[in-house]
Amino acid sequence: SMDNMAYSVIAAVSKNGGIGYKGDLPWRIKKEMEYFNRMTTQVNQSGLQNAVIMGRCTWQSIPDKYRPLKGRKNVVISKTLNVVPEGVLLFPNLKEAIKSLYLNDHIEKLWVIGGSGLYNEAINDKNCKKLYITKIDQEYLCDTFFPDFDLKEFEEINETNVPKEVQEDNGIKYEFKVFKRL
Ligand code: FOL
Repeated sequence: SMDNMAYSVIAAVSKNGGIGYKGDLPWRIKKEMEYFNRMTTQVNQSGLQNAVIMGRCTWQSIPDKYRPLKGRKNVVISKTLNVVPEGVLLFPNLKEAIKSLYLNDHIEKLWVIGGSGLYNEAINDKNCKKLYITKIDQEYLCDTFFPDFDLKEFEEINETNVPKEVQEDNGIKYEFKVFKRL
């Protein structure tokens, strides 16, 4: 059914709501990045892969050595970009991407991984069922921000595989949160 077009958002957000600065992440938190890698890669059914869906700026922000993100179907949303490496999918908008992945590809989970434009579209779309938000307990100089979302539309939940404890890396404290759409 079209309910299989459900997808999730994953983001790391600073205390001042930031997600990026000058085309890069505002921070370097290795263990947090490993959490992103693990969450977006892990599957239940063997043989399937997850898809990571991102805007052009997010695609261009990933270091060459990690791009395309391994073990995941990489999907870029752009109306201007013409070329992507072999195996990477390019779509003009999020709806077309999700519909095509659902109809044409054997994908387990769909993850929207940024940036702010795609996050904004996702949080206002009922097919976006969950938000995996890492709250970083520090302020950073940022020029891109996670959009405000209506907390009345979501409830915080606990999930196996998502540590509840406060994390700390190089003196930077952060917490993994999961929100489910009501
Ligand atoms: N969500 C969370 N929780 N943290 C993030 O850092 C994050 N970043 C993005 C989207 N959602 C996020 C977008 N930016 C890479 C780089 C930038 C990026 C996303 C991913 C990247 O290079 N990832 C590799 C790193 C592997 C590693 O260091 O372990 C990957 O394979 O996932």
